[in-house]
Amino acid sequence: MKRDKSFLRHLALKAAHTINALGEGFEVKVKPGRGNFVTDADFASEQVIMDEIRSHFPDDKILSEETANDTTDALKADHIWIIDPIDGTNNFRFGRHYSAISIGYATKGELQEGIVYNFSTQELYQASKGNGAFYNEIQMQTPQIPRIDNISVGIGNSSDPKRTQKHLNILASIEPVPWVSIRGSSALEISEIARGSLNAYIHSCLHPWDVAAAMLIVRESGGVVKNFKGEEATFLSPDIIAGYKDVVDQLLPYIHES
Ligand code: 2AM
Ligand code: CA
Repeated sequence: MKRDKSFLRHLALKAAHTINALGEGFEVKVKPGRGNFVTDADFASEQVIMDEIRSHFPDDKILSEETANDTTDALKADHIWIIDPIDGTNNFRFGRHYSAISIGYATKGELQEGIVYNFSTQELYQASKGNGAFYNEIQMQTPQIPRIDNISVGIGNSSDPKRTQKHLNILASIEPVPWVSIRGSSALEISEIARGSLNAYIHSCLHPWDVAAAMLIVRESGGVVKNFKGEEATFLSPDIIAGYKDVVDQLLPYIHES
């Protein structure tokens, strides 16, 4: 077994099967903060993915939202898997069909593989370093938009209302105010940039599992992912602005001002 595109796809499809088999019979537990939940399906999906990785690569490091979330030395690891068993848990809980399994694989901080799979709609985004990014087998290229007058921008919710407020303030300060999208799954929203259905995404408090796979997907399609200082983001950067380079350059000043 190799740590390659087909292995990631195998992991995502197996987890999706587990989640979908639970149907609506999952239990919900409340996590600290507003709108923050975890369900049986999150744990079941995580278990399937981790078991499968461990059975083939027992020494690899795993970073995963629910049970393996220690980020110490994550950027130094020779082999690390970064897993969100369900990104968009709030959507999942309420049946909004906009949630994904997100799996990234990195060596020494460099993302090599990434997959984001909407297990409700079967939409699949996948990228391998140096080999492009694909949406349901179709290669994607982030549209080269020179100006920000007619873009759509996604922002994130947060369990901390102040963070959501901050994101709204950034959006409201952009001139002209863009078409606004707040859909509740960073992994899917960031991936959408690659196929042009969203032109930028801004979030100030992400975790590595929310963003790792989607970062590679955007970069492999010709987009950029920066932190709020305008530096190349790593998968440990909590503050993220993603989009086509010219779009991100023009949006960055609004972030500094808010
Ligand atoms: P989650 O669904 O796995 O919790 C919500 O806009 C997006 O931001 C989701 O991808 C969500 O991931 C992520 N997120 C990151 N930090 C969050 C937080 N503190 N509260 C809620 N969502 C958070
Ligand atoms: Ca998440």
